[in-house]
Amino acid sequence: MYYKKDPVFPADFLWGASSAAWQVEGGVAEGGRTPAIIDLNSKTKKPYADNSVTADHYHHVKEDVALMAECGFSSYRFSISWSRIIPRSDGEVNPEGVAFYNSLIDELVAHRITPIVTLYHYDMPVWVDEELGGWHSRRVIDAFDHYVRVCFNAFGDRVKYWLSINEQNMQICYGKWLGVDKGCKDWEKEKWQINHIMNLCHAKAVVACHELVPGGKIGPVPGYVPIYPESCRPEDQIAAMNAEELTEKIWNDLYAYGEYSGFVRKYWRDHDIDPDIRPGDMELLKAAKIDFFALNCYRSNVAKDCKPGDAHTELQLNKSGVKGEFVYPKYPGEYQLAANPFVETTDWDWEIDPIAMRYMLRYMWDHYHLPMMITENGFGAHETLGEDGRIHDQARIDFLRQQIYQVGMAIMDGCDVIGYNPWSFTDLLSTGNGMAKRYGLVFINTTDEDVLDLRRVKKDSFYWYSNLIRSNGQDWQR
Ligand code: BGP
Repeated sequence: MYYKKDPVFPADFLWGASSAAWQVEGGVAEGGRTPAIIDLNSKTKKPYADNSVTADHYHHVKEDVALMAECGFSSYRFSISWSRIIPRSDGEVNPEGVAFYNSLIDELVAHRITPIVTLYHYDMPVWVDEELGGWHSRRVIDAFDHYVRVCFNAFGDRVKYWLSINEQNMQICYGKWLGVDKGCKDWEKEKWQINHIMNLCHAKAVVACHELVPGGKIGPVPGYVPIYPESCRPEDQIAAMNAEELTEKIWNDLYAYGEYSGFVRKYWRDHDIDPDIRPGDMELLKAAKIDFFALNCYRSNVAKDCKPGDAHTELQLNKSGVKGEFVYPKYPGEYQLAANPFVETTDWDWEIDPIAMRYMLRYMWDHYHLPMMITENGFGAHETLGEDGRIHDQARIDFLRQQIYQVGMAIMDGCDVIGYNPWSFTDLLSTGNGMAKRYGLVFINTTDEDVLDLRRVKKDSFYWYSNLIRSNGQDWQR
């Protein structure tokens, strides 16, 4: 649909940005925090820096929140580090960890910025992994339940928007990359067991939030990559549907309806990979009624037919930031991914596709009729301070302008979208590429090789976004 006027955003739309504890905080051995599995995973990503310092938000909370307020934010999405709150297997609450997040939340509230809090963003405490068996074992369910209840009780008087597990679908689809497959002998089978346990953790969090947080709302955070068929060949359309099911719909149906779809049950049966579903599990999943979807969307995919006899190819992410390294996977009998000649790409081969944003919002609204907020979307780039001491990130401004415009178009189409929180506020550690791939509206003066003075420098995109926020999405400065 085309419209005669620019989009109009709701008056109470939540404009902000996003981060995750392990990627922004640093201070990994301070304030009683114990190690998380992602700390160890980030150490394997050399030549990139690990997460021990990153943006050092742990020591810059007041300065960072003041910058958010200067930008005009009405929301900020961040995550809580489980091992700061519960550092050991005795389950004792760490008062210093609680105090740290209290100081952040109080600072946000004092600046009228709505906190949006992720409970789990890849950073399982090492003690959960080593002493309880991590995601492989049902013992994690009670430990997670304890942790989230501590968070709801400690912060629920001020935090009303909660997010359960970040990109569970990506953790299962790309288990190797995110370190979730550690210790698995047969990942293709065991991942569905891990997934079921994650679903139970998510469900417990939803139930506990509604029980403990007056007026609290909670939703999952799928990573969503719209998938287009490569051509109008009917086989390509079915391949695109297969890809949609196997990377996204299986999860979204479960969150929305509290049950496993016929598609996934059949898939498990055909491959003899049924997870261990015990009495009471399905009742718990059904009882977990989410309030909204939080959606992360950066790019789109193209799928095409892949015959059963074709050779299997594993997806390989671009790790260098030099275009052309991404390897499109082939899953014989299901689908294969391919390049899209109609869109540009970033230096990491991520498709730059603003229409994908509108597509996702339309698709999710049509399927689930739940409010939605964008919790990640952004432009990763190589960046160094210019001679004038500034960052002129026009490409990021263009990216954000087009993406946000399409959020507006989806609202014009009738979708219920309540906020936009791009990745990321400050530069922070990229999951794949350390400090070499920057997303921030605010530059952090540090590199993978050396920790520098960690000075905060507002990029041009900071000023552009600030103007857009202050006009509630009217001043596009084209
Ligand atoms: C999302 C994760 C984030 C973030 C982002 C960008 O999937 O939720 O944690 O890292 O991707 O990815 P990358 O940093 O690898 O470019």
